[in-house]
Amino acid sequence: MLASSFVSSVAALLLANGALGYISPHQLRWIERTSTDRTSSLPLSNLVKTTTASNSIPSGATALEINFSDYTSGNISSWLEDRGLKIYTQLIGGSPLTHTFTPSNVAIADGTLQLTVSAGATEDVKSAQVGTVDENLLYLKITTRAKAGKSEGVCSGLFTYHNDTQEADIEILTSYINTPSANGDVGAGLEFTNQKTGSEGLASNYHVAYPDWDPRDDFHDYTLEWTASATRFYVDGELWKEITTNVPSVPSSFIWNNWSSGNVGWTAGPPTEDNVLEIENITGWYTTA
Ligand SMILES: *[C@@H]1O[C@H](CO)[C@@H](O)[C@H](O)[C@H]1NC(C)=O
Ligand SMILES: *[C@@H]1O[C@H](CO)[C@@H](O)[C@H](O)[C@H]1NC(C)=O
Ligand SMILES: *[C@@H]1O[C@H](CO)[C@@H](O)[C@H](O)[C@H]1NC(C)=O
Ligand SMILES: *[C@@H]1O[C@H](CO)[C@@H](O)[C@H](O)[C@H]1NC(C)=O
Ligand SMILES: CC(=O)N[C@H]1CO[C@H](CO)[C@@H](O)[C@@H]1O
Repeated sequence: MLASSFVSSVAALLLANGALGYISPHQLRWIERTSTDRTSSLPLSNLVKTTTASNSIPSGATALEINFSDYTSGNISSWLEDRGLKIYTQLIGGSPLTHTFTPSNVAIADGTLQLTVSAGATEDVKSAQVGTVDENLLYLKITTRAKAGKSEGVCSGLFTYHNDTQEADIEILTSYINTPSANGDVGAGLEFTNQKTGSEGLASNYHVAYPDWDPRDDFHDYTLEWTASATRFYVDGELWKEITTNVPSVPSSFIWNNWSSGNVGWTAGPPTEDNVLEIENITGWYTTA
């Protein structure tokens, strides 16, 4: 979540660039933001090392090849753990609403992993998060084939996380996808970000409005690549952005989540209908520290 102080400062830019409407891929325009912080953190625990066999490059890497159609029945936590993933249970502070990553909001059905943000919250928004059991990922290339939930008012995140200053994000925002926000706050689109790596300075953050497709209509491949010198953001196999500043440098988790805090300057919402982020499969690799 980006601080509302900076969000209001880029509102005019967003509107001036027409970022609230669709633009074609060759017209992608980047709007550099000036976030100074994130408002909440994800304390990580439970260091458990898995030994998934690698069948991909580079050698020594842990392969991720999770096809959610393979799930038929049984304990979802165990099924995910067998594939190196875990389900989070966690209360996250926020304003105006808190949210809680709730295991019962994680399902596998109809061949997809489903991360639900529950409708109608008034105090705490039931949200969902899974992540790698390994928390010592150091460099990776992970592709998530996903379709955003229909209802507006959530942030779907696919990201590396150690702490708030060691984090690289792909975020799918569906807030304001149909209706520009009344106060001109952040619009619908993808956010590619390396959070700022120090207490001073700015995050490296790029917003891009959706091109001629709506992330809620179809599955798309969202890829985050993290190397020692850059993060790279691909959509449907095409490189959309490389960021070489604020590149995270310490071992991290990879996390998939879907949440809302009702903040008009970011997720908006909370959704009035259950919002279900669907993930068809996860492929790629990571190396560990
Ligand atoms: C993921 O889904 C896409 C589209 O159906 C398919 O091309 C790809 O092979 C799938 N990957 C895995 C690991 O199932
Ligand atoms: C995913 O798993 C389903 C069920 O086993 C299978 O039918 C499908 O072919 C798999 N897809 C890929 C791309 O492996
Ligand atoms: C499902 O598996 C998890 C961990 O693998 C375990 O903690 C939990 O008790 C299991 N749930 C049920 C209902 O068996
Ligand atoms: C994040 O972790 C790094 C590496 O351990 C540390 O240097 C930094 O101070 C941490 N940042 C915060 C906000 O805790
Ligand atoms: C990438 C992303 O969406 N990160 C968010 C994950 O969830 C926490 C708390 O729920 C937010 O603070 C992050 O901004």
